[in-house]
Amino acid sequence: MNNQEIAGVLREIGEYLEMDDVPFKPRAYEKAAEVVSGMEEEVSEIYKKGGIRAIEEIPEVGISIAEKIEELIKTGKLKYYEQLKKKTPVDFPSFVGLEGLGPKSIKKLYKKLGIKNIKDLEKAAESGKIRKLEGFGKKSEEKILAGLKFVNRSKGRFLLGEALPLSETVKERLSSLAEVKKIIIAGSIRRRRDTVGDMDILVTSDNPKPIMDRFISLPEVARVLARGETKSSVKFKGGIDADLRIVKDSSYGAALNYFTGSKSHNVALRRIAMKEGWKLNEYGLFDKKGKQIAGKNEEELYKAFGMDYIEPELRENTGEIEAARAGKLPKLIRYGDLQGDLQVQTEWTDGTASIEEMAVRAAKLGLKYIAITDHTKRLAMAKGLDEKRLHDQGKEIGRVNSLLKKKGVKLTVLKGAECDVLKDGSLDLKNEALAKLDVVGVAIHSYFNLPAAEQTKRLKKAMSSPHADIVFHPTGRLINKRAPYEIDMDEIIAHAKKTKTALEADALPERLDLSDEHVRKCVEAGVRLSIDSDAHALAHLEFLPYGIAQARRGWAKKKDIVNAWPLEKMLNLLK
Ligand code: DGT
Ligand code: CA
Ligand code: CA
Ligand code: ZN
Repeated sequence: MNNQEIAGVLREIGEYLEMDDVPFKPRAYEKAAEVVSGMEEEVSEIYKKGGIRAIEEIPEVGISIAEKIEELIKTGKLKYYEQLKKKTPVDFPSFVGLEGLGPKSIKKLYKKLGIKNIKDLEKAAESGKIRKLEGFGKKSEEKILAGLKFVNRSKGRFLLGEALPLSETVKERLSSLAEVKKIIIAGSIRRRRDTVGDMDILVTSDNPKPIMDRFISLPEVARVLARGETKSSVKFKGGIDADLRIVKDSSYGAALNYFTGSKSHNVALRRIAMKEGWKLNEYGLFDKKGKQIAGKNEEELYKAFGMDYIEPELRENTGEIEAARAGKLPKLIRYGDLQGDLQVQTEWTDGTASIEEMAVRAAKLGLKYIAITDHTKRLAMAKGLDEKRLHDQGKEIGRVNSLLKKKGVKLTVLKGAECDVLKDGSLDLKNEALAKLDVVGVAIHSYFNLPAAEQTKRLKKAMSSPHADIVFHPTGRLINKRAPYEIDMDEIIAHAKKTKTALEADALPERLDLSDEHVRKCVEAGVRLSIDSDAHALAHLEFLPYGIAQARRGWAKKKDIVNAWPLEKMLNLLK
């Protein structure tokens, strides 16, 4: 039995006792559970070495709890706990994360409505049974429903676009502590996966205590899940969990490597170490005699393996280890490499800013060109442009360009459109109108449910238009909201190559469409990509790095990305 399992049983006993209004004891079990869950060494090991005496020496663990831990370790079971559970068979762990519902209320819900777990609770709350219960009422029911919503949300994965900014806030808050030497966000956030399960924070320090104290009392924290000397976990108010680990500076590289993952990248590295007779763990890389060969930083670690440094975005064990050994890693597009943005919406349709405002902001961000790509007429809800308004918009773009020139702003505004693809694959605007534009994006915004063959044919037809330069958000997915429409991506990629159409890596955090895997297929096929913000407001222009991240995860180089080229060359690359 490991520490988390032991802590789980102790925690539940505390809850059962509280349910029955037993004085003092519940808090004692709760405290013991907290200590055990935060311990580095396995309690079962401690017991193996020092017996029950050694367990009694654990802080907050008295003789009565020590005996129970002993029984758990020896038999894997605990009679006392089984009896409590038999008397009131509720599934406490299923209620974890639900605010404001204590053991006493859970007991009442069980006695009156037979509610045993969170699923039962959800059903009862949704059918209005809880409001009728004495001592609960309508307010409590609403609170429970709101809490359930939060729990359900916390179970899923979070958008990188939510997790990354939050992780940066947390990093900033902790950085101000004098005890913090280095601090870095590791895990899937560092690898820039499109979605994130939880946040992994790594700190180096010789004095962890004050850092842990601050971490668990950050204003963003909703609940402390586990607290230990060098490792703690919390749940943030937005629902995402975070792990903080504190190591010595000499282990920084090895710990960073370990906690960055991915797990399968780590396993592959460890396998190579074993073949050499070495040992790799979160503290370092050690030779046969146990001497540390590497671990201070990651560069040193990869070097010791005879590999080039592997960027975090590539660490998924999909060929990067072999490539790094052979010196054949791609030179990835860098975060500052984009010269332009080829999908920008304005207040002419469903955006919130004017062409001029978007242009000025984009220039501030260092871009040299943007394409204005408002929606077209079929999207009536978004005030989509018809040929006449598109023509008027062209004039306005001309005015803005001369204004920028006068002001000395070095940015060119291009004429474009996000032209709707109709059901039969034809385009929403007349060819004469499209011919006058610099950049034509084509996009599907309707009939998401067509069978794959028909959807593929539809998009291929749109791509065959001599005016279609880029396919915007090619799969139509909205992460956690809408599945991609069914389409044969291999066929689309082949057709993109044939028709010289670029495919977009849309950087909007809830799209990230194309995904990293699709980007990689495009790169391998030699299909050109554009990385665009899909901005509908000034702040959205700053989403570009999310798109670059997915492109890097897809092994894209600068030359694969059309808008990493200067304006003239980019225009030549388009049809
Ligand atoms: P996530 O949180 O699901 O988005 O994905 P990760 O990659 O952040 O995974 P997480 O938070 O479970 O663990 C963080 C890192 O710790 C992970 O990327 C690699 C490392 N790690 C976790 N569990 C294991 C393990 O069992 N073996 C090895 N070698 N590494 C692990
Ligand atoms: Ca994680
Ligand atoms: Ca984690
Ligand atoms: Zn769109």
